[in-house]
Parts: sequence; structure tokens; C-alpha cells
Amino acid sequence: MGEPVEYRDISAAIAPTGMVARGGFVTTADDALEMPDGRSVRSVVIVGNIGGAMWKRFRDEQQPGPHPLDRWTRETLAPIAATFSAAFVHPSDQPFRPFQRWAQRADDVWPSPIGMLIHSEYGLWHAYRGAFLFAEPVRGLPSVGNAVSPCDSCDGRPCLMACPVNAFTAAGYDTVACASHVGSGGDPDCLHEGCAARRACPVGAGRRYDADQMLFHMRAFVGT
Ligand code: B12
Ligand code: SF4
Ligand code: SF4
Repeated sequence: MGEPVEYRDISAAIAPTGMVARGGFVTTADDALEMPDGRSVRSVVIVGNIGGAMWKRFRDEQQPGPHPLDRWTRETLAPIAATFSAAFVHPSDQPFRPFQRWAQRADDVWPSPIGMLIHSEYGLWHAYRGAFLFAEPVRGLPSVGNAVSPCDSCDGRPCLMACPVNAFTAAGYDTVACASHVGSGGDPDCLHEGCAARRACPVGAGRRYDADQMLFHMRAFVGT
């Protein structure tokens, strides 16, 4: 067994990529997670992006071909995970790992009425780019459970009022209605300006993605 891994060292190794360590958690038997060599996973560290901090580096380094952001995040993060003897999983790896449930154990984020997790400072302008899986406990994980969701005290929940096709229903998120509006070019122009519901949220407005990042994600979503 090597030296115990410190969270602050993982965080420092990720920082130059423009991505950030987003906390971590110690697993339980219910997680039933295994390392590639069959050992049990003892702890998980989540990696994500906040606002546009990752974007310029991705645009500078991206390679031609399909799913350039998924490839770049994987090719950037997996070697960093390996230096800590951690396995790497990506949010698009199938079967899908429960990244949103993991994120809520790792950091103070909460489900918003529109499905995305909200952070009290970054609002809806953050996403997950990978998870490092460790066979050992990671030392110095940040504590969680110190804050409450901004949605609890949000006046009028403007996110729910902004969608032109009421895609957020009691039964869940209506992907078909959403994608057909985004592809139609109708007003509001969610394709070029980003999801109107997400933009209506006042929390973390200063972290909103720029036009290039917004269009990239919306085009990836509707496949254009
Ligand atoms: C499949 C998928 C989709 C599908 C279907 C989503 C659905 N609700 O049915 C499609 C392609 C439609 C989709 C769309 C989007 N997605 Co998506 N998606 C995923 C993916 C790859 C798997 C989801 C899953 O089944 N997980 C497995 C289950 C077991 O995990 P879970 O944590 O328990 O599942 C949670 C979610 O299902 C969530 N949920 C329920 N309803 C909704 C509705 C929405 C809109 C979202 C985002 C989540 C959500 O509740 C569950 C419990 O917490 C995840 C990554 C991942 N691995 O989780 C991203 C993920 C959930 N997506 C994400 C995002 C950002 C989006 C988009 C906003 C992308 C964009 N355009 O920028 C859009 C939403 C469209 C819009 N209005 O803009 C982020 C959310 C980040 C956050 N802050 O929470 C994730 C985590 C990916 C990432 N890289 O960070 N997505
Ligand atoms: S608009 Fe209000 S309810 Fe909607 S996500 Fe933002 S803080 Fe939460
Ligand atoms: S992208 Fe547009 S149509 Fe889709 S959920 Fe957001 S506001 Fe509604």
C-alpha cells in the first residue's frame, strides 16, 4: 500500500486543466463499485467545470471528430487519475453512473425544479466531467451539508415560467418537446442563447456560459 492520497493534491493536479475537483465521498456497501482489478472502490472524487473556466483550453486543444468535448475531458483527466492510481469514469460511459447522485454526496448541490443540480454560488452553470475512483480512502475530503438550496427561498421560481413548451412536467423532463422547440429556431432561441429556463435563474448569473459554449452544448443536445 502506498502513501495515502490527499484531496488537496488531487485538486491541485486538476486545476491547470481549467476543470476543478468538486469534492468526494467515501463509498458504502450499497454503492457496489469495483476497480478494474476487482478491488472495492473506497472513495470517489468528482471533477467538473464551473462557468467558462475550462472552455478556452478545450477550444485550443480539441481534435477533429465526433464528441470532441467528451474525448478531450477523458484524454485530459484519465492520465491525471492514473498518477494517483485511481480509475477514471466519464459521465457518458455506459452504463451511466449516477453522477448527479454522487455529486450531491460530494458537494453542496441540490436538484433544481428543472432537473439540473444547483450550486449556491455557480447556480446552474456547472457540469460534471469525470470521477476518480480510489481503492483507498482519500484524506481531507471537503465537508458537505453546510448550506441549503437557493431554490428553497426562490421567489416565483422563474426557471419554471420561462420554458415555451413547458418541458418540466410532474412526470419529468419532456425531452421530445424540448428538442423540437430547440431545433425549430422559435422564440426564445434556446439553440443560440441557451436554455431559457436555465437563463431565467438569478443564481450565479455571472457564471453563465458565453455564446460559443452555450451553442456548442445546445447543438450537441439536438444533434446538429
Ligand atoms: C442521458 C442524459 C441526458 C438525456 C436525458 C436526460 C433525462 N432527464 O432523461 C438528454 C440527452 C436529453 C440530456 C439532456 C441534457 N443534459 Co443530461 N445527462 C444524461 C446523462 C448522460 C445520464 C443520465 C442518467 O440516466 N444517469 C443515470 C442515473 C442513474 O443517475 P442519477 O444521478 O441517479 O440520475 C439523475 C438524473 O436522471 C436526474 N434528472 C431527472 N430529471 C432530469 C432532467 C434534467 C434536464 C437533468 C439534467 C437531470 C434530470 O435525476 C436523477 C437523480 O438525481 C447524465 C450524466 C450521468 N452519467 O448521470 C447527463 C447530465 C444529467 N446532463 C446534464 C446536462 C447539463 C444536460 C443538458 C442541460 C445539456 C445542455 N444542453 O447543456 C440537457 C438538458 C436539456 C436542456 N433543456 O438544456 C448534466 C447535469 C449537470 C448538473 N448541473 O446537474 C449531466 C450530469 C452531465 C454532465 N456532464 O454534467 N441529458
Ligand atoms: S430560478 Fe429559482 S427555483 Fe429555479 S433553479 Fe433558480 S433558484 Fe432554483
Ligand atoms: S432548452 Fe428551451 S425548450 Fe428546452 S427546456 Fe430549456 S427553455 Fe424549454
